[in-house]
Amino acid sequence: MDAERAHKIGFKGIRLVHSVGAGRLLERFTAPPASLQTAALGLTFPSPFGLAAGFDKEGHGIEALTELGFGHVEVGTITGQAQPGNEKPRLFRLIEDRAVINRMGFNNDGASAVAPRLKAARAALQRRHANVRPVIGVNIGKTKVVELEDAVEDYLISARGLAPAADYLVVNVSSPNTPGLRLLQNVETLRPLLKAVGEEADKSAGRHVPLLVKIAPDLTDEDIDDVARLAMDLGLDGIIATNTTISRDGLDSATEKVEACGAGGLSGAPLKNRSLEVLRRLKSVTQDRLTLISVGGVETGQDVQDRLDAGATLVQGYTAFLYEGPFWAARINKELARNRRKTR
Ligand code: FMN
Repeated sequence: MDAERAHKIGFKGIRLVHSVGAGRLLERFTAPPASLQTAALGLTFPSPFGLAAGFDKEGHGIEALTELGFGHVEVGTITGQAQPGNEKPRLFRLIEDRAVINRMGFNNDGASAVAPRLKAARAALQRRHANVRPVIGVNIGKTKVVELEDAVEDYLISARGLAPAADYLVVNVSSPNTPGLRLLQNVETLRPLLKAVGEEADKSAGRHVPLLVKIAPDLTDEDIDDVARLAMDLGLDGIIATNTTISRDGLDSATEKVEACGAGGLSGAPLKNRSLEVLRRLKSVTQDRLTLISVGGVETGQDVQDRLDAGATLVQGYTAFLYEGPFWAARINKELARNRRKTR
């Protein structure tokens, strides 16, 4: 089956379980143990492990996904205007590599349509979880038809509309599937963008909304250092590393198969080493001044623990969810809790 169709059906199934009320029963087995509670970004997360952006792009299944054990769900990427994304097919599995290639292109129904969904999900989570509730991150990006020089205003539309419903906000400048987007990672363009988004988010929410920037694994080490210094200079709350890669190095899948996928970002197991490397680099520059969220190639509880040991406060995953199925987050939480008991 086409990978995007399989994703749609799987996600519908997860939402169905929630809508018939079975998610609450499920939670008896999937809820993260209290020992995993993690303080970060001025919030308490039920687990350090969460779902990365791109799975629930439009906030249709936040509650349902948290019932599977994710400590946070990062919704998005959401753009200022609704857009259809790239032509299908645009999502491809590389099973031998436990990887996927995608060129979705930020398909989403735009900030104004997503905002009420986020508000409703936030209120529902607040009602259900008396103390520590799962966290909602909101990841924003640039509308494709908006010129790069008008990017700031486009991000501001999203920040204005979405920050009031966000526990934290992420400026995504690292997807390879919107032409020119990654040029915004350049510090000269990134500085005014992050500054303006941060101010707008706090103003429209009437509180401080933690702000992070999400970076690509394909940046040079010097560029990583520059972004890290900029983030500290601007008083940002954190950095998410990393997005998908445009590299095709080290794959086991047949070259013809990889080439047949065409352009797009590669994610999953082949990203593991580079993602960890970027995390270590960020940690060495930022020390304890920023919250680092590590993402890329995480498959097991041990992978999550490795990221925490290397300086991440939170960890996310996406691609392995497609391979491991709905109980993946619960398994990771169990493994993390078991390791903690052993090392205590
Ligand atoms: N990252 C974003 O910041 N915004 C997106 O809209 C987005 N869409 C994605 C769609 C697909 C199908 C996949 C596989 C990834 C997407 N990502 C997006 C990147 C993930 O959030 C994550 O950074 C990346 O996949 C590496 O993690 P993983 O190896 O655990 O998948």
